[in-house]
Amino acid sequence: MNPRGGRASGPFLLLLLALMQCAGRQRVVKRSVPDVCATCHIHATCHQIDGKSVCICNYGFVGNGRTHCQDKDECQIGASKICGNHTVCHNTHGSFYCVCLDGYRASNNNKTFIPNDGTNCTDIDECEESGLCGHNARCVNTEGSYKCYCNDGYKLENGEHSFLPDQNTVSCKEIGCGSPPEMKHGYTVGNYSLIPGSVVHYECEEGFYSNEAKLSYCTANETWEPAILSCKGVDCGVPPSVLNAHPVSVSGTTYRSEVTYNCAHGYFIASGHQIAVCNARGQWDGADLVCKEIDCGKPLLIPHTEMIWDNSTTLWSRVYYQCKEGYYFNGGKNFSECTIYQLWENITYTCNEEEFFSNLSIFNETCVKWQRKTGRRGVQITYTFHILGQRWDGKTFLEHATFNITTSEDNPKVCLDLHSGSNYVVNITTISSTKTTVSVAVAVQAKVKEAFSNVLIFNDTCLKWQRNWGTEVEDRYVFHVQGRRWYQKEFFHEITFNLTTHKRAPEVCFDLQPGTNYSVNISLVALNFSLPVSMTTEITDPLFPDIEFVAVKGYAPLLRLRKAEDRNGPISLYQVIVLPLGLQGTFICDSFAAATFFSNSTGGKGYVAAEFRAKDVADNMSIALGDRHYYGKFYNAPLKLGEEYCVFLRIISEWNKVRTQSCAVWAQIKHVSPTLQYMPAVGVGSVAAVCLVLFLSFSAARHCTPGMMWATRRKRQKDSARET
Ligand SMILES: *[C@@H]1O[C@H](CO)[C@@H](O)[C@H](O)[C@H]1NC(C)=O
Ligand SMILES: *[C@@H]1O[C@H](CO)[C@@H](O)[C@H](O)[C@H]1NC(C)=O
Ligand SMILES: *[C@@H]1O[C@H](CO)[C@@H](O)[C@H](O)[C@H]1NC(C)=O
Ligand SMILES: *[C@@H]1O[C@H](CO)[C@@H](O)[C@H](O)[C@H]1NC(C)=O
Ligand SMILES: *[C@@H]1O[C@H](CO)[C@@H](O)[C@H](O)[C@H]1NC(C)=O
Ligand SMILES: *[C@@H]1O[C@H](CO)[C@@H](O)[C@H](O)[C@H]1NC(C)=O
Ligand SMILES: *[C@@H]1O[C@H](CO)[C@@H](O)[C@H](O)[C@H]1NC(C)=O
Ligand SMILES: *[C@@H]1O[C@H](CO)[C@@H](O)[C@H](O)[C@H]1NC(C)=O
Ligand SMILES: *[C@@H]1O[C@H](CO)[C@@H](O)[C@H](O)[C@H]1NC(C)=O
Ligand SMILES: *[C@@H]1O[C@H](CO)[C@@H](O)[C@H](O)[C@H]1NC(C)=O
Ligand SMILES: *[C@@H]1O[C@H](CO)[C@@H](O)[C@H](O)[C@H]1NC(C)=O
Ligand SMILES: CC(=O)N[C@H]1CO[C@H](CO)[C@@H](O)[C@@H]1O
Repeated sequence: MNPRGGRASGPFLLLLLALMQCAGRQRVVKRSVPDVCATCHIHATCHQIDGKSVCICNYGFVGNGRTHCQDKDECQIGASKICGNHTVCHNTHGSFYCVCLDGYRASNNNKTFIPNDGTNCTDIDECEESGLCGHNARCVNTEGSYKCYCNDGYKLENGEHSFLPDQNTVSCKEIGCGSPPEMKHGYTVGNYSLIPGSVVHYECEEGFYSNEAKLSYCTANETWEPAILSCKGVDCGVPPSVLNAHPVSVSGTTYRSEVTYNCAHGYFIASGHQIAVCNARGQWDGADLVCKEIDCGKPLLIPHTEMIWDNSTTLWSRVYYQCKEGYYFNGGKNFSECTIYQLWENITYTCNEEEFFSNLSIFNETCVKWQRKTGRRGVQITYTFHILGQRWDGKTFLEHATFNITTSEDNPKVCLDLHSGSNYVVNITTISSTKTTVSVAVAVQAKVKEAFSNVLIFNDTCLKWQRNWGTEVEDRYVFHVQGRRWYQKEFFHEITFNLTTHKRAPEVCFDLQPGTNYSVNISLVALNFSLPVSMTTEITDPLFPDIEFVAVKGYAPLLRLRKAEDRNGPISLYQVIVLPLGLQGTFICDSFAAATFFSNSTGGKGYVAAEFRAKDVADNMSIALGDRHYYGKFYNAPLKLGEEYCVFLRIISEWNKVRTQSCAVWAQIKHVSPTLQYMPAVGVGSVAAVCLVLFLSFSAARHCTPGMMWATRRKRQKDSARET
């Protein structure tokens, strides 16, 4: 199509140009509107139609205006059809032109033409003398004369096309515009020729644009119109704002300028790019930075600490740490901050457990001591003591106590009032959050003194003592009694028995033999504890002497002495006592006054005639009364004539400051004759036996009756009991 021809296309083109300028201006202003115009194909122009932006392919192009604007090939129709007979059709970018075949020329004498003005190719009537016209010209015979015509595309200097052949100096020069104007920041596109009518197409360099038509025509007067073309650099304008970010550097607003964004304080780059670039279409590309607020989340947990925290998790939020109760600070930083890395600062904060107990030990049996190793010295700590005491037999609870002790001592010592013979569990607990408890076993050794206090021997054969525990506690004792006599090697007396009692002061009496050393072993079964007690029984009266009663007249009998048994104690002495018969009723066995024959005070009352130590007595020993010998310190004085006597045998047992004796009537002597004779007392044994029987029946009577015997005992005072 010819842009200048036709009735409809001319005004339409002008309108289009106006619209294009308008749209171009608008594009600068209303950048933010979704830019349809920006999407127009490079060979399309944006038009406002009914208030809408529409892309329409430029003249000479067909397509949808956005993705597709293709050159329309007019020549396709066929050269003869569009250009006429004898032509060649040339398509150009957006247009076409026609050239006449050799031997033809265009009716307008131009080398090229566009056929819609009626130009056609007509046969050239060339003459042979064309050489006359020089180069680029031909000779035409017109009405009989020759005339030279410059070939199509050529003309004379003066602009004429024809000349006479003789004008030698005249020659045809090529017709055309010079090189097309340069477009600032633009470049030519496609082929173009310099002949008038040709058009040069331009494009702007990247980053430049032009709202004008980007073409220049070679006009008939061989100038390019328009002669000055330029592209303007794009301007992306103020960089777009990015949420929670700000631009930190802007290199400009022109093509390829960059703007660098940083997230605002407290925000971090979640996605996108920090740099946006101004693109060729005047838009900022890549302003897609997404900044999110820093959130460190929950702070780190540090062992044995508690946090002081206002729950904020944003940048530079702080959380403080402090040691839990029962722990003490042992170095480190006591707070952590939320950092730009969205992490809480990793700090070291050390809390050590307070040691309220170390080296707990028992001393002095009932005292405990320990050491405090805590960091908080001088702080008062309350310790609760739980004490549970148990007897060693494990059966009985004695005590259950709880009390508090508050101290700031570093080495506390506590002495406990504990019973002996018991096991205690002492739990010491600190009153703090940690509630540290230590348990210590305290065993209090029972002492004999405490297990059996105030042990008393009474009534010779009885023991009493005091128990340390209340009557609710029953104890079992085992007694093992062993008796021995120094004077009787073969003697052995043993008793074993149990006693179970809950009395506070138990008493026990033993069935003991007299004159014996006893060792009594009392065991307290529960405590496996034994108490040895020595007991000595007093001697009792010796057994009655085994003698034969002798009754004689006129002479002194020969008395036979038998050894007495050490049944009730060791026999020490045997005494032969002579008493005037008339005084026999006054005889007291345990009277030791007037012992000797020579003693003056008791003159007529009798005397000891002989005394034998037990070891000197042989069995069946004969004693001659009145033989004038000394026996021991006693004088066996001769009996007085005519007198009557009663003779006693006294057996004395003496041990341990106790003296006992038994006496028996041994002989009766009547009318002692001048000639003293010794007669064996034979045949009166039976009388003596009768006498013994009588004595046993009537021991209260103390007459020198044949065979009469008695015994008395004089005790040493033993009010003060022996204590073991
Ligand atoms: C072209 O040539 C043909 C015959 O060769 C003729 O019929 C026709 O009229 C011519 N067209 C024009 C426009 O001269
Ligand atoms: C061709 O010739 C016509 C006259 O016939 C003239 O108007 C025109 O400018 C010439 N050139 C072109 C390129 O059409
Ligand atoms: C922190 O949050 C917890 C639970 O959401 C709340 O009980 C506590 O009071 C908060 N502490 C502060 C200091 O706001
Ligand atoms: C942290 O330690 C400092 C001294 O280092 C102290 O002044 C401050 O009270 C401590 N803060 C807390 C919460 O313990
Ligand atoms: C903190 O630091 C310690 C040592 O410096 C390291 O062992 C530990 O893994 C760190 N904790 C975190 C959460 O980074
Ligand atoms: C515990 O006692 C031992 C010996 O008595 C002593 O060597 C040690 O230092 C004590 N420990 C402490 C922590 O005092
Ligand atoms: C044990 O107690 C006695 C007195 O009862 C005292 O003299 C002694 O010093 C104590 N021992 C200790 C280790 O305290
Ligand atoms: C002492 O502590 C132990 C365990 O620690 C417990 O079994 C016992 O019952 C406690 N005894 C007392 C008297 O508190
Ligand atoms: C010991 O102290 C604790 C805490 O103060 C208290 O609850 C308890 O009753 C006290 N115990 C005694 C026996 O005083
Ligand atoms: C011990 O002797 C006293 C008198 O001294 C007497 O009253 C008491 O009954 C005797 N006890 C026994 C157990 O023989
Ligand atoms: C007995 O003899 C003593 C001297 O041995 C003498 O002192 C005393 O007076 C005498 N007594 C009588 C009653 O003759
Ligand atoms: C065949 C034809 O149309 N010839 C025309 C070519 O152009 C000249 C000049 O315009 C006309 O005179 C011819 O009639």
